[in-house]
Amino acid sequence: MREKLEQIKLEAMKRIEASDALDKLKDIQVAYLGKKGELTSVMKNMKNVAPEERPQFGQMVNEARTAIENKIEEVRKTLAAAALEKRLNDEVIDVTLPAERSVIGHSHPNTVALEELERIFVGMGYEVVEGPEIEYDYYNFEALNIPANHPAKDEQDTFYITNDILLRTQTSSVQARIMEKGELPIRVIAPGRVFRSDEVDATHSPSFHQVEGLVIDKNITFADLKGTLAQFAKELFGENTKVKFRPHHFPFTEPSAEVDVSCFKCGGKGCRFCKGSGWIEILGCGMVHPRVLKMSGIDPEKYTGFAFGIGLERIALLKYEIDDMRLLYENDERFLKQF
Ligand code: 2NL
Repeated sequence: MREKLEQIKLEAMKRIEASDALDKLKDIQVAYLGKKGELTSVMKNMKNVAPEERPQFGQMVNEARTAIENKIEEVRKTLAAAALEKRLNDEVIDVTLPAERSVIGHSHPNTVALEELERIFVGMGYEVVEGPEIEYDYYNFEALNIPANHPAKDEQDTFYITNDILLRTQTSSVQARIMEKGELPIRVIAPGRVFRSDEVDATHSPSFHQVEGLVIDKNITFADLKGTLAQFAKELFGENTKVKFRPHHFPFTEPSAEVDVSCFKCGGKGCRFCKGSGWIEILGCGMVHPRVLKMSGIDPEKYTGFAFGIGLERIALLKYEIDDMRLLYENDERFLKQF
């Protein structure tokens, strides 16, 4: 038994010395000192030792155990120090290396177009206002003279959250809130995201952006509306741009019109871009309906106003000659960086 013990100890020492990795050392520890380890089984075989020799033998096993443990600890320390040293060397950061250039994004065509529109209208003295995308039916429809039975209120066209709360279908709702405050005169544009239950195609999306304008003061006439939009068109599409007002109908304005600009590609002669007509439709507008004024507590006998609504994506598509609206929502960096 003694020889066996001595042999186990020697062999363990040799293997510990030779071990070159921490996980191997762990295996060795288990093989000798673990529950089923060799030293443990020697202890279990104590019954084969003569009773009078047992205390001394037990002491020897314990000494062997301590010697193995100490050796393991010694080698473990050396290996751990070497591993740490290696890691520190591997992870050295050369702070003198040039930094990797970070990819800088690009303004979205919508943003570029919006900033241009804001610049033009702010230059004319307008204030930019914003409001909630989740809106009451009242501000989105009722305050704008859109009655309960109007087709725009159909669930097919509008995303309802509850009976009287919805995703706004136009940013007029923001202007209805401004009118209600009663601080006159008003000269604002309201840009923002609007929602309509449309299928996606080259010219439609369930979520798009509008810029609506509203002016209310004493003695505002249709001539002010025409002058304002003519100036706007020149600033946006060039000095030689002409505007044409076509009679139209909106529930919130009377009279109402759609506005075309002379084609900025062919100057009005007719080309592929304007589909041969020489004109391109860009917005809808009109004189604020007296009922809309009255509903917000503004006296239509004292005040008049005009309003207009511009589809931002439409302007971006036209200005940058993009032929599919879906490109605006994919945000492919290769597309965006062209504008
Ligand atoms: C279009 C038509 C329009 C308005 C929006 C408006 C707002 C108030 C009162 C009266 Cl608070 N009108 N907004 C007026 C006429 C047309 O938009 O086709 N937009 C793309």
